[in-house]
Order: sequence, then C-alpha cells, then structure tokens
Amino acid sequence: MHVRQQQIVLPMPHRSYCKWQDCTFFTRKEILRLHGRYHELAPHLVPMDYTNDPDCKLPLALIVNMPELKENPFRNRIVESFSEDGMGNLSFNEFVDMFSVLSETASRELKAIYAFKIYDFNVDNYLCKEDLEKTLNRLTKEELTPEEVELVCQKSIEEADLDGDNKLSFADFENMITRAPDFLSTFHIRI
Ligand SMILES: [Ca+2]
Ligand SMILES: [Ca+2]
Repeated sequence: MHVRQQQIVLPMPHRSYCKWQDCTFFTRKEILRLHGRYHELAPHLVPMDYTNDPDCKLPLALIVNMPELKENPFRNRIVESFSEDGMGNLSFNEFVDMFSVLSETASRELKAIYAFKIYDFNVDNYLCKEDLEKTLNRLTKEELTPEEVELVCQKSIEEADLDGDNKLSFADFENMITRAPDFLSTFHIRI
C-alpha cells in the first residue's frame, strides 16, 4: 500500500475554491495519506495518478462508513455539505476539504461556517426551530424529552436571534455559539 501511494504524482490539482483566508491545507504527506484512504474505499474506481484531475466521485454510503465518521451523528449531513452535487458524492478535492475543516487545525470560524451548513437540514440558509431540534437530538443522543428539546431550542433562538425573525441567520448563529460552544464540539476529527 505504501509503495503504491508513493506513485501518485504531485502536485495535486490546485484547489482554487478555498475562499477563506485562514483555510488550512494539509502537508504533502497528509494529502498522500488522505489519497490512500480515499483510494482504499473503492480501489477499482479511484485512480492512483491525479495529475490530470480525474473525474471521480465516491458515493456517500462508502464515505460515512469510514471509522472517523461512522459514529458521528451528523455523518450524512457532513458529507452532503461538502459535496457539490448536494447528494453526498465526493470528489477527492471535496474529501480533502471535508477533513481539512474537521481537523484540529481548522479555525473556529471555518468550523462555524460548516456547522451552520450542516445543521441547516432543509437547506434554506437559516436555522429554524426544527433544524435546531434535529441538531440537539443528535448532539444529546436523544437523551432529552421532546418537551425539553423544544424548550431549549426555543430559548436558544430567543437569545441568539438578533433581528427578531424567529430563525437564526449565520450572524445569529455566531452569536449563539459564543454562548454555547458545544455546538461546535462535534467537528473535531483526526484522520
Ligand atoms: Ca433551515
Ligand atoms: Ca434572526
């Protein structure tokens, strides 16, 4: 496996869509290791040579079964949020982006941007009460009663909702995680 990994020709295609100044990048060695992981998920699909940016995507079902994600209650939403097609199919670049944001070195702000995306279950760019209820149920592994969940979510919205529209924009959400940093705790994964 190690010998084969070294056959990948670097540099990898340049990742041009990284919009955030503080976006983290893996070292060459880490990229090779990630490529090894990506490759072993579907050896018959993923080429070893990435010089010409091959058009290859792996389906969500393969990715969410990785040990790093398997136990994460947000695994499907995480993978979907990094997939350009929104269905959870990930190219190698998207796969690298995902683990970059989940890594310990990613900034809090970057994690917040993706946490917001991941918690926005109905993908309307706001966190409404239903989004927060689903989020809280997953974060607390359904240990709270439905009434408790509803109460906590209603209160969280009331406290964080700066413009009073009863749902959380990203600015409201940033306001919320300042008070409740636990909402970011699920986004640290070492690979
Ligand atoms: Ca929403
Ligand atoms: Ca609001």
